[in-house]
Amino acid sequence: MNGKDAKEISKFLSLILRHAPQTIQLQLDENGWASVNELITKSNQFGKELDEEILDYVVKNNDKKRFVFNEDKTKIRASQGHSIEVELDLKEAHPEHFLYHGTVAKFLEAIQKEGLQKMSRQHVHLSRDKETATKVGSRRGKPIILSIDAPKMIADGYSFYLSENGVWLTDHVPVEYIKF
Ligand code: HQG
Repeated sequence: MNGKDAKEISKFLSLILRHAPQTIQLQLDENGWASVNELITKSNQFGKELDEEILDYVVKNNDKKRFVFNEDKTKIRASQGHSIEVELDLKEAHPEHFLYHGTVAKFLEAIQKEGLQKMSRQHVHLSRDKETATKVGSRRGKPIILSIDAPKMIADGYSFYLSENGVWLTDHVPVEYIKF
């Protein structure tokens, strides 16, 4: 499998496991897990070529480790990024340094008014370093990096979660914690 095919499968899996499992009539459980067999069968019926080997490859080699298997590899889910409601049992964690958020100029005015909102996802996504935030922002155009005073937020009682693949998540970042 080449990188281009793996990326295409990763995009398809993001759609199915984070946003719209109904596209292939798949049901996720309340924790976001899909049965591997069912995912394969229904993807193939939908016209998307998928088998265990391909899934294995994508789970192992995905640049951001977006997907994980359960222990006996009968189930698979996305580690973060959902728009549908799922209970991920995220671990609460305390960032000890600033976190970063990559965005673009057209959102700045709204962010200056209301802080960072989750928009269509379940959480606001924050990056541990500026390089990662730059990549996130670049998806939408010329990136602008906001610095988030996470230690101050912790001191003020806000909660943070660290997803299995190392993305920092929180519910809302009020504007007073953002350095523009
Ligand atoms: C912006 C990708 C107006 C926010 C990435 C962002 C990440 C506001 C957009 C992950 C706003 C939401 C998440 C406000 C925030 N008013 N705009 N108050 N607050 N925004 O895609 O952080 O490849 O939901 O700046 O790499 O861009 O999918 O969030 O531009 O890790 O695994 O609203 O998705 O990962 O966009 O990206 P998103 P995001 P994957």
